[in-house]
Amino acid sequence: MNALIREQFPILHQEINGHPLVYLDNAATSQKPRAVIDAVTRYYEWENANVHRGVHTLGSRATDAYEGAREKVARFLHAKSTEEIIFTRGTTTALNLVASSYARSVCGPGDEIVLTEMEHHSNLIPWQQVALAVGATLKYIPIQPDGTINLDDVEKTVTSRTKIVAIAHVSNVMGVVHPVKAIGEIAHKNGAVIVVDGAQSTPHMKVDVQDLDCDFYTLSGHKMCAPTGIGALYGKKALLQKMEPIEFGGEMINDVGLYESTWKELPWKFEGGTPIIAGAVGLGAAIDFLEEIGMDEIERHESRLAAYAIDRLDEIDGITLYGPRERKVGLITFNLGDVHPHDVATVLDTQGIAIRAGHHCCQPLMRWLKVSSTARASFYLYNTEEDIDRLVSALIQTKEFFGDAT
Ligand code: 7TS
Repeated sequence: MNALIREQFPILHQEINGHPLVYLDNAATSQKPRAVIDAVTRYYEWENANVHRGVHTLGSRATDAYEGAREKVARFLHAKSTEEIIFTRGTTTALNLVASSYARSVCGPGDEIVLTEMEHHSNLIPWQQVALAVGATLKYIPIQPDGTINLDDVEKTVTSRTKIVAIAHVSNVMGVVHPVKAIGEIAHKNGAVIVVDGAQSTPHMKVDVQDLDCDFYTLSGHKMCAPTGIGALYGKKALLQKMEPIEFGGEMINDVGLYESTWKELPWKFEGGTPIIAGAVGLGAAIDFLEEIGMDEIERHESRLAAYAIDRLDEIDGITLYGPRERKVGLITFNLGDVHPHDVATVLDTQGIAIRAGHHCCQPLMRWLKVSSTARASFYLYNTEEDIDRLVSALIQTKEFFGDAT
């Protein structure tokens, strides 16, 4: 599928430092296809106006484009209705909305919020802030050496005091796909809700929020071919209805008095201020693009690439790979002997290869892995086996360059 797909990403066809670009930092952000770039341009050239207010033609076009994008997100996640889709800036904002609104209203002293130590900071700090504010307790499901978690451990960690279980569907470091449906069943049995961080799952696999029976689910558009600055929160209608907005102002009100006001119905009560209209249009176009290729096909492509990459990386002496051997998502975190990951990434960049190095916004996980940082190569639908071959030979050269350090 690749040559045709790669054609559609203008940014991939350039040289970086004298070499054809190999972009392997997709877990940080994905590149954008022509269809998305054109949709945003067309929106600004033909439809731009503020939404939900203008009686003029451009106002209706912009509103239709924005609300049309919401329908696409609802369909993409298989939500029951568009009322369950709140546009946000991304996963971070979506999780903060659930923490600040839902969690603060249901958690009191002694109540529990259950997480894992491998959460991205955006699925950790908001819950810490709630726990500190209301006197709730944070508990962590133990992690197995390969980054998976056991359902038995989930059973032991979640209790009748647990109000929220918050977990990433796919870890941005270990590449593990967690069994969120089964974890949700355990949460529900104990009267808790499950909040799923979908930042690393939605770009790479089919997600069905009704089948998963999750209470909240998030996505970040920029990781799935859409522009930066747009994402979404899915929430079950009954929960969202009970929640209070956390941002107040224009757009989200029904009636405003001098001393009190009332809110619009779902989903708009959570979207105070002029929304991210062009971003939503771009997200809608990205969803069309991904669905045309097929999420199952994308997942198959990436799991093939991941298997190939693990086999090839294994050839390198002294490399440590983190996470399970078998994986569905093309995301591989590693260390090259004692060479600092930043040095690895810097040398690779001189050869036109973009990977990420650092703590990946997972400092507790780095401590658990007993490393200060790691390197990470993450793939997407436009990556090829040749990209992985380039990565492997550059890593071998890096190792030779640093000699004794490995
Ligand atoms: N959750 C996970 C699992 C993530 O990987 C990220 C971003 C976020 C939440 C936050 O998403 P945002 O769109 O709101 O920023 N992860 C990464 C990464 O791994 N490298 O750069 C960003």
